[in-house]
Amino acid sequence: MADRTVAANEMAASNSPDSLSPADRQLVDGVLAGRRRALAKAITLIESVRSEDQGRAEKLLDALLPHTGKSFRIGISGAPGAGKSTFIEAFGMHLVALGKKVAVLAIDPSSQRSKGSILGDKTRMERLAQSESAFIRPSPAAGALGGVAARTRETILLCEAAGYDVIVIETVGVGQSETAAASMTDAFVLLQLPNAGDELQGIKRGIMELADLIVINKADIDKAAAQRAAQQLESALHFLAPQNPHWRPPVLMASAQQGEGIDEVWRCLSEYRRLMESSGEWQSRRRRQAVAWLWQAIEEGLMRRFREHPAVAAELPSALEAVEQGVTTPRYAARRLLMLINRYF
Ligand SMILES: Nc1nc2c(ncn2[C@@H]2O[C@H](COP(=O)(O)OP(=O)(O)OP(=O)(O)O)[C@@H](O)[C@H]2O)c(=O)[nH]1
Ligand SMILES: [Mg+2]
Repeated sequence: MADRTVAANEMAASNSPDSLSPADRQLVDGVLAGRRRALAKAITLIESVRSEDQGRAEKLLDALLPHTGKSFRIGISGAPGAGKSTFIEAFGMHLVALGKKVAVLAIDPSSQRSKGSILGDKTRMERLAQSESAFIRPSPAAGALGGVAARTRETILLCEAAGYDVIVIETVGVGQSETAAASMTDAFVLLQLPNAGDELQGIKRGIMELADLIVINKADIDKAAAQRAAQQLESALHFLAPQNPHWRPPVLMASAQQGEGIDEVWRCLSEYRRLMESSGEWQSRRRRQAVAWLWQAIEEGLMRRFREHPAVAAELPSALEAVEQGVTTPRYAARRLLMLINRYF
């Protein structure tokens, strides 16, 4: 155990903030002072794909690391049009009124969503965008989910260092981006519509299992339908294996547009946090997330090195061809390709 601590400290020291350039030192100070321009600049640096920026980004994050971890990280997901942005605007304004600083980030790896729709989001969160206590950052440029998720995780850390108390991650409820959002947040909130219908709006079981709270939004349209949907979801949740021994995900109703039910959502999430912290589950979820993040970063690094390896690049096309034609097995082709990197790694 002692050896492990020594090794961990050595690893920490090898990325000492002492080696920051004066300009980056200033950037660190700006972030710590909560200056939004400095925060935006720091995020741009960690999002950079230029190889010369990687070392700078790592040092910056390392210098800020002791100042991270204190926020409440909340994921908000739901089908397109469920009202996520409208909800986040109302929720965010509620928190600002309580004296909190709120950051809003997005995970959206789809290339369809251009800069235009991100601007659209900002206008949907118009009041929040203008608030001194809020910071809204659009999703990093479209790319592989893994890369986008990694940048979002790091952006969470930067926002925490800048003093944001609540960090909201918006993600569109299609595909794997929800799993990514849940893997970096303390609470995962699923927004649903009142017209749940019999098939529960096709919510996949896996997504339901991620939810720590379900909110039926747009309850103003049809209150009775919203109540029916809430009951249906509650009984559906009942049949799921409990994911958390300390918490049963509740179903609440709200109208983001009318600002109704928003305070209940916050009260519920605050109670959730209290229970998670006192049971130790809060800390252990974060530890599990950090370890999973490490493995993901290793896998991505290995894949990149594999693909970029000259010997692999030379052999890959013929290996793919052979596998496609069925003249060799994937297992054999994979072993041969992996042998190439063993030799030259
Ligand atoms: N009646 C009613 N309309 C709402 C409510 N919340 C959102 N809307 C409307 O629903 C539409 C979609 O809302 P958004 O907030 O953009 O939904 P979103 O989930 O962020 O959508 P995407 O980002 O495109 O996935 C807008 O026209 C909103 O005005 C609500 O509580 N009640
Ligand atoms: Mg939106």
